Amino acid sequence: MSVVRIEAEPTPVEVDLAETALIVIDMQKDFLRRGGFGEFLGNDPDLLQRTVEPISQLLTAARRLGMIIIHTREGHLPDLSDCPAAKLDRWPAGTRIGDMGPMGRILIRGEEGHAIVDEVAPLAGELVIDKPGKNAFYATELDGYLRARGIQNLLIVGVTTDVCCMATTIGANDRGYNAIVLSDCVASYSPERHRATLATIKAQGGIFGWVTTSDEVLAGIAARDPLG
Ligand code: C5J
Repeated sequence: MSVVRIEAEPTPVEVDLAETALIVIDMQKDFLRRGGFGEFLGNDPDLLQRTVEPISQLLTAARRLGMIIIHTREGHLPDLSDCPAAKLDRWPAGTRIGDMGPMGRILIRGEEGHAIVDEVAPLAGELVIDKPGKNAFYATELDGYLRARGIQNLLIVGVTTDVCCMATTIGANDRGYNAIVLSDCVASYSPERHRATLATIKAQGGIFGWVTTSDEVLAGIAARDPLG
């Protein structure tokens, strides 16, 4: 047992680090760089940059501890057979999933824009999940992978707060995991939606989970890190 207490809202949360995984959601060029899916939808990708440094620090600490780390990428097969029409047809032709952009075809697996940014790139041995939806549990191996390893708690970081991080937080909560979202390690194209999403997660006694910061998690990890 390596139980640590992490200060969080609405309450502190006690987690066994051996039963805790870090999930890094969709830190892809398509969302964080100019010319990707995010910008095609009219957003400013610079609003997401502040997550890169704290996620990188968290990855370093989690790797030292031997914590299970999972990265996700949102994207579709080149023939779009895994992209429902409802997701595809919502935007004007030329700005849709599968259309050509400066980093290759938008949100298509294997294209440059689909790749995770170098600063937080996965290391060998870390699971990378390709997901066709927003919720990382939808149509992926994630739940089975976590259950096979006895994971109870998920540290959730990445982009965007109100879309894929929130969808995954709800998916985790519904499946019985403790979802702990790190506010400085998630970002939205809308600061207002970022705040509202975090407020929703921790409302009503933690209706979807807990909200904390990377400093609080790093303090918890440091207390257990034999090299720390
Ligand atoms: C979006 C995501 N925003 N990863 N995806 O479409 O949040």
